[in-house]
Amino acid sequence: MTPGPASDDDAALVARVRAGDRRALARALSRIEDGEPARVRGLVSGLHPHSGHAHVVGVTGAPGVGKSSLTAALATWWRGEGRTVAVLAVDPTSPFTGGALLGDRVRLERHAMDRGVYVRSMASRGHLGGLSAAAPHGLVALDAAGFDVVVVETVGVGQAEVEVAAVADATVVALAPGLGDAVQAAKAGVLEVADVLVVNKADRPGAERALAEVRDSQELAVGAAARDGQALPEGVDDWIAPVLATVATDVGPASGVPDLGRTLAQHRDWLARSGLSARRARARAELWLRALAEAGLRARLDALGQGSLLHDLATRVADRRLDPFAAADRLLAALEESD
Ligand SMILES: Nc1nc2c(ncn2[C@@H]2O[C@H](COP(=O)(O)OP(=O)(O)OP(=O)(O)O)[C@@H](O)[C@H]2O)c(=O)[nH]1
Ligand SMILES: [Mg+2]
Repeated sequence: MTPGPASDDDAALVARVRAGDRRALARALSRIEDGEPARVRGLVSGLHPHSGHAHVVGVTGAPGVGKSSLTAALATWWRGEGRTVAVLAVDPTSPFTGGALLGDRVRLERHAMDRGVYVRSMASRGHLGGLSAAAPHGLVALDAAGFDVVVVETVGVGQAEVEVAAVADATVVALAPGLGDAVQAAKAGVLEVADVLVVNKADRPGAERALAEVRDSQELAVGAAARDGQALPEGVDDWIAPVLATVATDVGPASGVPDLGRTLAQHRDWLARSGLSARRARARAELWLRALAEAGLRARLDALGQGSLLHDLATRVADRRLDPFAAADRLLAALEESD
């Protein structure tokens, strides 16, 4: 019942993805999004050894705060630094066209002609485990395709931020001026996962106040090393998430976007110096393995079906002939034996 190694078809697709074939990449991502376990497995196993080079940046925040605009502006900045960029937008709230992502026409045209920028949206709702199921596999594909930076954009307040923080090297939490936005974010535990906090739409009324609110909440926040539960080497200071103001729809140096780009580069250097980079990679792999193992277990339980041991045990629990804990133990033991 365990699927075998990658098929020839998978191997060919992997080779084409690695060679920079955009149509192959699109096919690979569609296959990952479809989520058919054996096909995902063959493909992702083939891609995995070739991944691990991209700088993965999560951009998250409430609907409409300007995540896509910020991502597009950052993409322009990274291109200026000679880096290639892929964007994976998970469950975008607004229809995800190149136009929606890239904001203004100038940026759209510039990136549309640029093979160094790749944009893809992906639905993860309906997959067991939400973001944690499809996005890490999509990241593997984009990483193996050789992009220097991979941005994962997720919308939401709360769970989505925590999940994106679990797959990214750096998490940018974007907020926009609006009553209580920062307070909301603080309540939802969002500030804790931020490596960089951005108050976007700094050109709009209330921006100063929002910045002040976020900076106030930030005083309560702990540093990255404390979050990761690790002492830092001598001479390495902890990373306290900087709070930046941006105007994502502006292209100039006053937009705050170059600052954000530089801050992300500093964060990456800091991760490497502090030793947290490797530690986080391991923690990420652990989450990933747990999600896969849990999905595998669920699939095997689902496969038991009617007239099965599950059905039989359930009848006995319902009739009070067996206690539910003992029944669950038997079920797990039976799954183990069927290996
Ligand atoms: N004034 C102003 N408008 C902005 C700024 N950034 C984005 N916008 C506008 O805000 C709207 C939403 O921007 P998006 O980039 O689509 O926001 P988003 O967070 O990606 O939205 P969803 O993906 O739908 O959650 C668009 O009309 C943008 O043009 C900014 O810095 N200033
Ligand atoms: Mg968006």
